[in-house]
Amino acid sequence: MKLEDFGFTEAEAEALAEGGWSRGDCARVIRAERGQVATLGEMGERVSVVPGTLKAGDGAPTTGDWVVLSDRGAVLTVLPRRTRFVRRAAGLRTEAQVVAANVDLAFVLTGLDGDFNLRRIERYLTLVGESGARAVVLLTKAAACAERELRVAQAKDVAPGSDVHAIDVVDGIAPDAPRAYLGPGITACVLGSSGVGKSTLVNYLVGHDVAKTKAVREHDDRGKHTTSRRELHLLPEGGAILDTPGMRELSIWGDATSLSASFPDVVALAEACRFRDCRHGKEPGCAVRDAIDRKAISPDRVDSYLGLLSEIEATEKARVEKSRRKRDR
Ligand SMILES: Nc1nc2c(ncn2[C@@H]2O[C@H](COP(=O)(O)OP(=O)(O)OP(=O)(O)O)[C@@H](O)[C@H]2O)c(=O)[nH]1
Ligand SMILES: [Zn+2]
Repeated sequence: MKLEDFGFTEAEAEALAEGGWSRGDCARVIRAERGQVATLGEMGERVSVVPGTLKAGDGAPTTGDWVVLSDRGAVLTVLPRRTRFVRRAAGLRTEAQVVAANVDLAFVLTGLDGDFNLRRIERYLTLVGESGARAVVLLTKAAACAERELRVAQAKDVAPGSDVHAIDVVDGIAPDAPRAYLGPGITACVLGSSGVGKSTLVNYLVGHDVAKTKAVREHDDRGKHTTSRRELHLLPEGGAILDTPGMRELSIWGDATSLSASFPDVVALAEACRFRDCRHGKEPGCAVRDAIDRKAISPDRVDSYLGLLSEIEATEKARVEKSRRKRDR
C-alpha cells in the first residue's frame, strides 16, 4: 500500500524532504488517544507513543495528521497541517482542540425529511470555511421528499461556490454523486446533525460497514463496551474518509475573515456600506439593508451572518483577553 492510497499529497512529500525524512518514516494517524496514536503507514498499522513535548494543546497529533515516527515507533513530529477542524476544549472558551487534520473535502449533510434547515447549512459551511477544506452539500433521504428541486435551489442560494446534490443512499437516488469528489490524495469527512445519515453514507462509500449507524450504536450501548476503532477509512477509488466522534462537536473558532468563504455575497455587499464597521442595522448608507429592500438578498441570510459574526467575535475577544492576562502576569 502506498501513502497516496490514504491521502498523502505533494505538500507532505515536500515537508518530508525538507526534514530529511523518507516515506518509510511517515504514517497517518487513524485514531488518537491520550498519550498514544494508532497510525497507518506503508508497512501497515501500528500504535505509537506520543512524547510529552507533543501532548499539550493543539500540537498533539490528531486523527488525519501525518507524523514522522522514530525507529522504535515514537512520534517524532507532526507535519504541517493543510486544514484543521477544531472544537472548544471541554469547559473552556479560550482553548481549541484540533479534532481532525488534513481534510480536503467536507460533505455537509442535511436531511430532506424534516431536518431541512438552511441556517444550519450556513453554520456548517462556516465551520468548513474556517477549516480550510472545501464543502459539498448533500441533501439526504431524498426519496421521501416531494419538493426536492426547490430544496436544492434553496440550498444553492445559501451555499455559493459549493455543489449541492439531493441523494438517498438507502432508496438509490444519486447515491454515487459524492464519489465524483473522491480519489487518490483526497481526504473527505462527513458533517451534519445526528441522524442525517453520516454513518450510512460512510459505509456506502467505503463499501462495507465501518461506521456504526445510529440504530446499531444504540443497540450496542446497552451495556456492552465498544472497542476502539479506526477513524480513517480507505476508499475503493483511493483516498480516505474520516469519521471521528470529535466532528460531532465542532466549534466556530476563526476570525471575521472566515465568513468570507461561507457568506461571500454578504461580505461583498458590505464593502459598499458607508461605515467600515457597519452592523447593517440602522446605520445610514448601509448597502446590505439596501439589498434586503431590493430583495436582492434574504433578511434571514443576513441575520444568520450577523449571528455567526457575533459568535466569532465573542470567542476572539475571550482569546485576546486571555493572552493579555497571560502576558501581564
Ligand atoms: N431513507 C433513507 N434513510 C436514510 C438515509 N441515510 C440514512 N438513513 C437512515 O437514517 C437513520 C440515521 O442514519 P445514520 O447514518 O445513523 O445517521 P448519522 O448521521 O450517522 O447519525 P449520528 O451517528 O447520530 O450522528 C438510519 O436509520 C438510516 O438507515 C437515506 O439516504 N435514505
Ligand atoms: Zn451595512
